[in-house]
Amino acid sequence: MGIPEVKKTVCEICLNNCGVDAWVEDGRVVKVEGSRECPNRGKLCVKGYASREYIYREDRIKTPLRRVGARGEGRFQPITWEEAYTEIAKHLNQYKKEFGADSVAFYTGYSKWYRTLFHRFVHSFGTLNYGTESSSCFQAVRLADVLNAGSLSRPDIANTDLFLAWGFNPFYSGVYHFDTIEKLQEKGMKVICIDPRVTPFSQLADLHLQIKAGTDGALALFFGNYLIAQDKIDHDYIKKHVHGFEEYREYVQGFTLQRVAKITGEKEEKLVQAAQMLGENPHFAIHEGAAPLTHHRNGVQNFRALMALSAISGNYDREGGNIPTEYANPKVNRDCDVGDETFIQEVRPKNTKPKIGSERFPVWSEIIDEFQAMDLSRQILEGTPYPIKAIFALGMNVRMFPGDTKLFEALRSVEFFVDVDIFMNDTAKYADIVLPACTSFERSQFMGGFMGHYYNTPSVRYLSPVIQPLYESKSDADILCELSRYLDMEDSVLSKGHEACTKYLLRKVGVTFSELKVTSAAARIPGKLPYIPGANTEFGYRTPTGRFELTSEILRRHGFSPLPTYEESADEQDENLYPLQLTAGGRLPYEFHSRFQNSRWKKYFRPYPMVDLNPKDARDLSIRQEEDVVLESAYGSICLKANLTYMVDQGAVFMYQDYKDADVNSIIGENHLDPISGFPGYRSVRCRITKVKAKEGAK
Ligand SMILES: Nc1nc2c(c(=O)[nH]1)N[C@H]1C(S)=C(S)[C@@H](COP(=O)(O)OP(=O)(O)OC[C@H]3O[C@@H](n4cnc5c(=O)[nH]c(N)nc54)[C@H](O)[C@@H]3O)O[C@H]1N2
Ligand SMILES: Nc1nc2c(c(=O)[nH]1)N[C@H]1C(S)=C(S)[C@@H](COP(=O)(O)OP(=O)(O)OC[C@H]3O[C@@H](n4cnc5c(=O)[nH]c(N)nc54)[C@H](O)[C@@H]3O)O[C@H]1N2
Ligand code: SF4
Ligand SMILES: [Mo]
Repeated sequence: MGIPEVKKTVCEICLNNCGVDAWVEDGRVVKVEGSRECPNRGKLCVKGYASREYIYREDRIKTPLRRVGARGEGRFQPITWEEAYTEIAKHLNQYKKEFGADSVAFYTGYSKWYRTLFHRFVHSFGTLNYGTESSSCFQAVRLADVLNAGSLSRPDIANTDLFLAWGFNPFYSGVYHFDTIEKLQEKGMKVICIDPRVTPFSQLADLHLQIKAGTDGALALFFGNYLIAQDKIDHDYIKKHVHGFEEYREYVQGFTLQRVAKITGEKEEKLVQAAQMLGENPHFAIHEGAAPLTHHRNGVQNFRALMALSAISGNYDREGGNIPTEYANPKVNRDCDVGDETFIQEVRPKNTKPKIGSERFPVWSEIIDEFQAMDLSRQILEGTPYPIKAIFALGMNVRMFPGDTKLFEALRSVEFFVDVDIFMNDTAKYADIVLPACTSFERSQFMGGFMGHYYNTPSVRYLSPVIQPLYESKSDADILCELSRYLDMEDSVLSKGHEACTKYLLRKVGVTFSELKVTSAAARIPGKLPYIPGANTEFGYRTPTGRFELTSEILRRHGFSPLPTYEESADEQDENLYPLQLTAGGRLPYEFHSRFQNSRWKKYFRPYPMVDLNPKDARDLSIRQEEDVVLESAYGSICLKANLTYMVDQGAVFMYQDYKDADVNSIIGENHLDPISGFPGYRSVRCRITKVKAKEGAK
């Protein structure tokens, strides 16, 4: 037995990237702790503490595999890396030659760390058909921000008087925000939480508006109406920088207190109290969450309505408000500029076909440099506007898509499918070739950014592996670089390997690779804070009118309402048949998408899939705690257990996604999408719940 050595790395389960001290003995990780010097200050969440279970899980893919059974069956034969690369190259090169590079769709799931390399890889292959899980995550917020003001923005929480915590519960989905906010509250910052659920965070807010999910736009338009009526707006800012104010002013007049109380289900007194708080606090900042507001069919317009408040009150591009950012590269989770965009765009192909989803989601397609993956299954199955012959994916999980049964069907019909994953999930079972990726503990990784949310130093970091890759697995970066040598593409940077790519990226940053490699600590790089108040005001808004557009000229050109119009998000099903509203997606602290579905530790927290419903609704339906129920929408039904909780309001039900035996996305229509962003309306689906009679009980 050796003496354990403590090696530094980060947890890559979620984007908090908490620092991890890994105790390594005889080449095995024997213990993990949070690093004290990192922003997580020695702490990890339950998922991070379970890292050893993640690394040494039984269902790790151990070697490259070739499918020998039917698609989805899971029968494979081990092959060598050389055989796998050769076979992949044979197919992809042939499709490129015969049908063009656009006949291959490249896709990645949630993991972000390799995206700069992957996006360049796709460009070098010759297509713009690069798609990611961000077809359902965060990019719709960016889209709304860009339509409004030409760039992404962030709340300047540190300097604000009032934080509008709109769909915000960091206790479940993250860790740092809360520490920061608690300290700011002690200094006097006020918080309004707008959340359909009672959560640990909502209880700490000065005011909680428990509105019906998906009605945020109406609430924001009421606030707009109130601020204008009370003359709590910034005339000077509006005159200089706002486009469409008159149309907006007229439109919001329809959002009266009575009407909005009815739409949102919140009490009139509380709506007025919130509006008054907005009027009394000249600086207010709005949270820009990745999911809750945009997972509705009206997501982009709702979010635009929120940000309109920032514009009319002069809080946009001002300290303590929402500040545009010039430097962020949200595509790869980097807050500072380490040259990713040049790295990706310098090999951008020309004369390509329109990206997947361009016809259905033209606004998305114009603004977001990714295909809209919600159109992937349709294009594969219908073959229009051109056929997709093959998919090359890193970490694909079909269960994250609404109407996922259709995507499984598409995977059955596509000619060739490669999936790279750490674990043998149900999607990988459809692949012709499966490649084993290693975990973050087994790979080297280049990181750049602010190293944690609202952490103020632009820095870069190079992490060396803590242990050798298990079995025959490799890092995604190595896989992409090695495969590039087999494919019909000329990329002299990628083909030299991951280390060479990192050096290439670093050449403009002012730190050398050798300096970085000797330490696991982050190195500060020159560069400004990403959020500079006044930048847009000084340099102009990158919108068609050069102003903050309350009426978006891009939306007008595409035939959408230019105003941040409010429309109901729920599907058009009969309310009598489906009286409840399903919100499929509020985060649970011990779940992470598909990743912990098989974990033993997770079962202590939630042993089986459950749907959260209000005890009063449950009583009306004669349902008791942990009884078997059927959750049904117009698209299908699933069996699961009931969890009675006052966190959820009457009329609403919540559940987490990705359960294999109770797959909520299988009962959400594949076309239940926001027409502007293509984002799924996971969080506003009409449904009903019935008790299962003893005999037909769910397992
Ligand atoms: N109903 C509903 N559906 C949702 C959501 C919701 O709120 N409600 N949320 C949506 C959102 S916001 C998101 S981001 C998506 C997330 O959706 P997914 O992309 O499905 O996320 P994961 O299941 O975490 O990861 C996908 C796969 O990546 C693999 N993986 C992990 N690390 C690596 C790695 O380093 N390399 C490789 N090659 N593979 C790896 C995992 O094993 C897993 O199989 O789900 C979306 N779907
Ligand atoms: N533990 C854990 N952490 C995660 C993840 C995970 O799966 N598990 N996923 C990661 C990913 S991919 C993402 S995108 C982020 C998402 O992180 P968050 O944006 O924090 O996501 P949620 O917890 O889904 O939503 C936050 C709050 O918004 C509320 N909400 C839901 N619908 C609405 C609505 O229509 N209006 C309003 N105002 N509020 C609403 C929910 O009740 C919830 O309390 O979390 C990341 N962190
Ligand atoms: S919050 Fe948890 S899952 Fe996310 S990086 Fe930190 S330890 Fe990992
Ligand atoms: Mo996400």
